[in-house]
Amino acid sequence: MPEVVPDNFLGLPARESDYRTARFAVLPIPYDSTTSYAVGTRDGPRAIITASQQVELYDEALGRESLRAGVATLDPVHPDMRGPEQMVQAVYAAARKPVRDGKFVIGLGGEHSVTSGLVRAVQGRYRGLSVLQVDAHADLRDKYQGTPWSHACVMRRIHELGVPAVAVGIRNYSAEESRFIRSAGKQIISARSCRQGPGWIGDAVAGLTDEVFVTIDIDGFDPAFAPGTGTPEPGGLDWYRRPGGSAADPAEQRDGVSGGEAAVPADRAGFVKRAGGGRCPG
Ligand SMILES: [Mn+2]
Repeated sequence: MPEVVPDNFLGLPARESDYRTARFAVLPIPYDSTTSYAVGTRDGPRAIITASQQVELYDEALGRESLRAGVATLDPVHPDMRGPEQMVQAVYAAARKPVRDGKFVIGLGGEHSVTSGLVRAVQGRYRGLSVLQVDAHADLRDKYQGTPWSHACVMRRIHELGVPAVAVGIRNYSAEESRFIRSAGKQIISARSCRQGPGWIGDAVAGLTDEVFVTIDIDGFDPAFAPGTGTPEPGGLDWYRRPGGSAADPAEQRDGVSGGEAAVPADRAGFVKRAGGGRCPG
């Protein structure tokens, strides 16, 4: 009989995926509503979970199997089709319990708009929370395509929660966002400065608190590394230039909480052909 891999994040057996004893809780959020260029984020969590079942469980950088701490996969948050505001609320409601239970919650998106619900839930337990955002876009618009709950506005909503943020890998934003960045003193570390040497790491750490929520928009990476993203922007981070990619890294120095989301390709081939700077925020 071939071995059947359990259908959860990392394909873990019951002993290591039991919610009661797990340190980590993975929350799938298959949602795709306000994406403004190519769609497909709703397929992200499923694709990540399937791919995670293929990886080796030993971490060569840490020298151990972190899964021994337990990784539970939660039920997905069902899309609330009344609109993105209701969906953000549903994400908040779903994340509150594992956060209260002391779990390290890892959100798998799903479009970026859902992140403000996750941050609000985590802020309920960690008052001094800050956010490290890896992204090609600032996502600081007040409103986009008629809604303040668009993915293009998510960091503005997080700003309104009173949570400081450092954004890394940024390379495409609007004049309105540029004015807001200056007037609100937002810390933006461009993809260009990440490529000029490791100095940005100290700047990022200086802007963060002891407890850090990490949000990763896959378009923060160069499209050469993640060609399936819905909003490809040339000139992004690579694997070793991402937070976590070097020993002197903020995410490793902090004992923090984390979430993240990634859009996974609906159409890998198509996106490569269409790669190019645009005004479409992702
Ligand atoms: Mn983006």
